[in-house]
Amino acid sequence: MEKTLILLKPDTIQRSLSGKIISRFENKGFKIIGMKLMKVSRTLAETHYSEHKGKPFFEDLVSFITSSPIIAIVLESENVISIARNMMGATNPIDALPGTIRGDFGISVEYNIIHGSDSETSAKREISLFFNKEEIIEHSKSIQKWITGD
Ligand code: IDP
Ligand code: MG
Repeated sequence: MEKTLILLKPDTIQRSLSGKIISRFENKGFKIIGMKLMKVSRTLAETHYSEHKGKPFFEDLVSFITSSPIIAIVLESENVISIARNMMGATNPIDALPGTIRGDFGISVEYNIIHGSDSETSAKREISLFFNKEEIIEHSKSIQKWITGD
């Protein structure tokens, strides 16, 4: 089953919006199979965001994500990567539609609330950066058949 890494960024925790955002994913029917509050180290931040190394916003991005705790979550569902990205909305809240997470809660591209993996390759890489195998807890839910027929 497809998995994705979601990070509730420091602004979300500081603004006490975590519950609202986690609720959206639960209401959608995604299964949470990993979740923890953590402080991101500089090394982890630089590795996670390595595709952006050299861009003008890289240093600010690393400083921001390490500035205060985040909540890291692994969601599981068929098509969870694309569906979660659609729920997040565009990277810049200027372009994010109302009804999306960034559209409803964000104003600044730097303080844009949430991270979500953008492909299966990224998801595998990012989940293994943030979680040990023992922290991923696969489980079944009887309601699943009423969400996806599985
Ligand atoms: P994504 O988070 O929607 O996948 P990416 O392009 O992967 O967007 O960028 C990673 C993060 O870097 C964004 O979520 C945003 O916080 C930050 N970022 C992206 N572009 C800019 C920019 O032009 N200025 C400042 N920060 C940016
Ligand atoms: Mg990205």
